[in-house]
Amino acid sequence: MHFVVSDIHGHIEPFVGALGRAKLLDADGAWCGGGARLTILGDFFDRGPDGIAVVDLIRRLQDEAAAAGGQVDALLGNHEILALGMHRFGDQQVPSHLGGHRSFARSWSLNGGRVGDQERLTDQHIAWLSGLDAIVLAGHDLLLHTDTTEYLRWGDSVGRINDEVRHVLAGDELGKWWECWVRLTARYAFVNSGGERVAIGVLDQFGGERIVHGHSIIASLTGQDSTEVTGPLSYAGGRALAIDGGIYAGGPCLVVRLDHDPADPAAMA
Ligand SMILES: [Mn+2]
Repeated sequence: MHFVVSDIHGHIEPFVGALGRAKLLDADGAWCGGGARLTILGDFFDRGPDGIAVVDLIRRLQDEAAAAGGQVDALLGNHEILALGMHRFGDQQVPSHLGGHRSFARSWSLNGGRVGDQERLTDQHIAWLSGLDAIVLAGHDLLLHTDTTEYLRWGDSVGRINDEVRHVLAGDELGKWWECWVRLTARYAFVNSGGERVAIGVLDQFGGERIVHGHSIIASLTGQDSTEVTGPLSYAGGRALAIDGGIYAGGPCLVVRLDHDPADPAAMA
């Protein structure tokens, strides 16, 4: 069993509740998913009350799941770059050829940054966040945070992309960091008439039959209100699956089982 969830944005209580309903977390908040696999597709921080609690829970569940024969992984979202960039560069201006009058502090503030998360960010959090993969192939599913083709700019394979992003985050080049933030903030590459073709191009490059992403909330893809969203959205001829229910916009925290047909109600936790 492989579950995915995305874009928690500091909303620890809905996250805990959703993992409980998926029978991955028991009443005491401990991993009870046995050998199941859970992948969190980024954006732990900002817009909600406690991004640090989200990160701490994920890290604890990684250990507990591993001890039970399961596996918990997390991917980088744009808000992780934002939190790390805010910590590292603050209001330092990005190089003018990349836009001018830009800084991580300004973008962090404009995108729901929370002072409490910055204040409690430890060296251990930073090391863990900086080591996360940006993209992973799991069976037939290519998992990533952002619905964009921008990943291709870092490399032509899953391994090379992850190595390059880690290399950037291990360094002090503000311009390269800013590029990470901008690339992971793009969206909507797989919508509209050409979207299926674009998705197939990405899958041809990296492998897999379907792209599974967060970042762009389902309501923004369907024209619904987030309160009306009840499950993941399969689109682009089935080549893309959007799983961000839009927690911060009043939508559900979707824990989606990948090894079931997403149209099947049993796929929803
Ligand atoms: Mn995002």
